[in-house]
Amino acid sequence: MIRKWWKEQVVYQIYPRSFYDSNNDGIGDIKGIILKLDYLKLLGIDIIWISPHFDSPNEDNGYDIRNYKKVMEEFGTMEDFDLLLNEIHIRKMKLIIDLVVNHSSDEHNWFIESKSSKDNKYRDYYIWKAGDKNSPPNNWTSFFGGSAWEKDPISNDYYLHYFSKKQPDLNWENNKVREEVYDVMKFWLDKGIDGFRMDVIPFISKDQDFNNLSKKELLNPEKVYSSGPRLHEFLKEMNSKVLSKYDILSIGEAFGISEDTMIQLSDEREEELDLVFLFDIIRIGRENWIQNKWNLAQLKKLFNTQSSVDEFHWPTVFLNNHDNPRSVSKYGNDKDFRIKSAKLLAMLTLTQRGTPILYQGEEIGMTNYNFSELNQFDDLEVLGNLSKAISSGISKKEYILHLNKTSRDHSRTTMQWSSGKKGGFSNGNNNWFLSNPNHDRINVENDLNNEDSIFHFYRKLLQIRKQSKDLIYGHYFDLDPNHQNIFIYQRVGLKTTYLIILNMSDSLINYNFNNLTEYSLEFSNLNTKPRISSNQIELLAWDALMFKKIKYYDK
Ligand code: TEU
Ligand code: CA
Repeated sequence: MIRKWWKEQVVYQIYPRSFYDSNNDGIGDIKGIILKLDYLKLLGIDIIWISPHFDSPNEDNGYDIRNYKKVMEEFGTMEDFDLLLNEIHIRKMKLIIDLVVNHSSDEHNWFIESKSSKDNKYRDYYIWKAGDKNSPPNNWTSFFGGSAWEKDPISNDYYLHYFSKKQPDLNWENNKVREEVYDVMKFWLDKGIDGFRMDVIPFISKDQDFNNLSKKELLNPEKVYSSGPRLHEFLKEMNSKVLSKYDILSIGEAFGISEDTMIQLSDEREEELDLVFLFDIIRIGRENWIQNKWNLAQLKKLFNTQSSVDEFHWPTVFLNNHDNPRSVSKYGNDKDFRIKSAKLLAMLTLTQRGTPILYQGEEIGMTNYNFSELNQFDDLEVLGNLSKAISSGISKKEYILHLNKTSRDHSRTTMQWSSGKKGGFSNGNNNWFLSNPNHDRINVENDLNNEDSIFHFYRKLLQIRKQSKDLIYGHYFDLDPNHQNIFIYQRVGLKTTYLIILNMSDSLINYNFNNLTEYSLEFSNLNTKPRISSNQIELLAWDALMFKKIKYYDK
């Protein structure tokens, strides 16, 4: 196992819009992030990932870029960005930015030129096809509802967009497009950034046959979109021309990929990407906006698969991001056991095998929002999928019930800094989005002042993790994969073996385990001593314990 800094460090994702508003216009900004860097340092974060900070009309909150070399006006200026990077480096942290190059905004100059005429030199920067009479070139669908093709009245051709029609897909078959992308990457790398999170990167290569999807494929088009024939070739080119020239971290957001693709994308010998985000864990119990049932055995199986990759791979571990509901509401119990279950999930995230990626607010146990009306949502996906929901026989009311478990907006409510107005996110009167009213109890100020808080639990656990290579690199063994309430696993290192026992349920469980007396307790979310007998441990609801055992002593 080759050691790398990014295997040992911890990432924290910031959704700048919702993080902290420094000038009271109701929108989080770069100066706001700078003001909170000491907070992140105190928590023990090493790498900060910011969601897109580029100039954008914000159809999809910055995931639609109008100018790749300009900072979004609401977020600040290029000077602010340079200052942010510098302040992060002064604190010995790193910054990775979001590279969104499967598509751009339709307001990007390239697209404005491209659609202006069929013989414009930018025409082939995007994917244009003639339709068949009045129907699009094929039946591909967009993730935000409807066809993935939009007809352009000027030429009567259609352009491809996997996401909104304001997010036209770039044509990676065109060498010039790829060179433009590499140029953008170098622009930011030469400023000194420490890497990229790459948005829907497996989608960049399109199957040039543009065949219709089968009925089955239409249920999960991402599986087809992520298996284009030239994906690996493009990434190898990007790696040799750009990535390999810098000591940086590249993480591919790998929505939709198969196990095999994952294996190749992040194989150290293949020279493509360092890490990938797999979505199986975070998407368990969710099919688009539809909530489904899931159980712990299924979840453990997914952890098992991702942890048992060979020495040439390294997983990522995350239970939150800006596209998914809050982890304490999904995997924990955000009502009766919020604090305890949030701590348990912290232990799960920070003791699995892989690089942990935390998301703003997770460290204080922020919860889902309780939506009751459609007009409370901001996300374009909500309205985009409404007609599909209605036509499949689901009422508006049921749709909202699903969204209360699945919507992306749960993670986008503003960060809860204090019990003050709007949770201390802004002193302005018009915030771009909601603040969860539970900010009166759940906020950073409270957590900082209380040694027993979720924040301090994360902080202490991050310290433990930092001090133990065995916890980081140790082998992973799930000791009871079929148990429906208990998640128990070992991390076996050269010298130390860690044993983690999590009761992921509301019930008291007497769990049989024979050799517990060989271990000593390292950390837990209990206020009392654990109740252990020779062959049993009594676990209360959401108990989380971490034991260790030293194999031998170095003289
Ligand atoms: O997300 C792609 C993705 O994995 C999905 O979450 C998708 O956005 C949606 O849930 C489909 O149902 C990335 C970004 O993280 C997301 O915020 C953007 O909206 C999307 O790409 C387009 O850039
Ligand atoms: Ca602002």
